[in-house]
Amino acid sequence: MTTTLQVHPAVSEALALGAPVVALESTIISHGMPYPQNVETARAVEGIVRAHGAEPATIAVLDGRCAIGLDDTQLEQLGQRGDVHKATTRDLPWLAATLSTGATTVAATMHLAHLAGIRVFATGGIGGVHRGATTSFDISADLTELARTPVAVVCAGVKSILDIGNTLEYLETLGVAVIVAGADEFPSFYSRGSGFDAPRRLDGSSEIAAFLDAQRALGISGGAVIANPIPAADEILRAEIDAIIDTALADMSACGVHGREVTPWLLARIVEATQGRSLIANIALVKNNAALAADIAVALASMRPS
Ligand code: PSU
Ligand code: MN
Repeated sequence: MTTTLQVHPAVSEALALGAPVVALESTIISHGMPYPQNVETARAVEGIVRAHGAEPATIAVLDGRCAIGLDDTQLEQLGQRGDVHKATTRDLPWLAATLSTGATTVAATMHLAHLAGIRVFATGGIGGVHRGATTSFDISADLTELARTPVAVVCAGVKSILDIGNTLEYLETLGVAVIVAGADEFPSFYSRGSGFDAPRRLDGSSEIAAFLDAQRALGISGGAVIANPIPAADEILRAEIDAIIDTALADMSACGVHGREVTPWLLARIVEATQGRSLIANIALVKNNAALAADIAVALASMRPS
């Protein structure tokens, strides 16, 4: 094999011991937030995972090598360089073959996390079914990966730049478990609610770990969405953010943005339109997700192997 995983020593030691590890994605660093907040957040998130007793493994492809766990210089470069490719699972072999550098989306991060033996992953938001998907066919490959790869993705739900109802329907069709942590309503990233009921609710990391253990014991092959509502103090209310998102979506169609550019373009536009408030909320929810993911990884590691 020409491409092997390059596992950071601290991560490989934790994995060998069966100690808790949490995967973190890198598209959120390179394409999801501006510099320098992206790198600051990535470092802070790694610190939170450690403070909760797990080893962080930020995943990216560096000069064609799939890195599981980055050092500080690598993190900085990923955040600063303008030439980093946004990579979903299908792009991984292309990056490897061309010795290119890519930041991994939720899908690609799940794939590499699973290859490395990591079961829990924290991020901000997952991709989903875009509004207008009936004509654009724009459905994130994150959902396809969730259907086939047994990694639990802790996120703050689905942003209303997407069609939340159809994303939930599609996840049901694919057989992907959707759990809301500690609430009865599915969250919509910047806001605690979305108007959609939680498909299932679980309270606390032990219950969630028990669920993941049962999922594995029952031979269910896909992943799970663990939706963790943004803390109340950091939320932007739906009425406010939805109006901003509607304007951003209208601007986007006027600009002819499509394909992999859509999500980063909308995120940047929303940061602009909220004068940075959406970025503050985004950072807060990522940190909140990192803490829950670490707690789940710790709880899973303490259970006997099924
Ligand atoms: N949502 C965010 N921030 C992000 C992304 C989504 O709030 O950075 C990124 C994630 O990496 C996700 C990807 O996997 O966008 C989805 O892109 P697409 O819709 O092109 O599949
Ligand atoms: Mn898309």
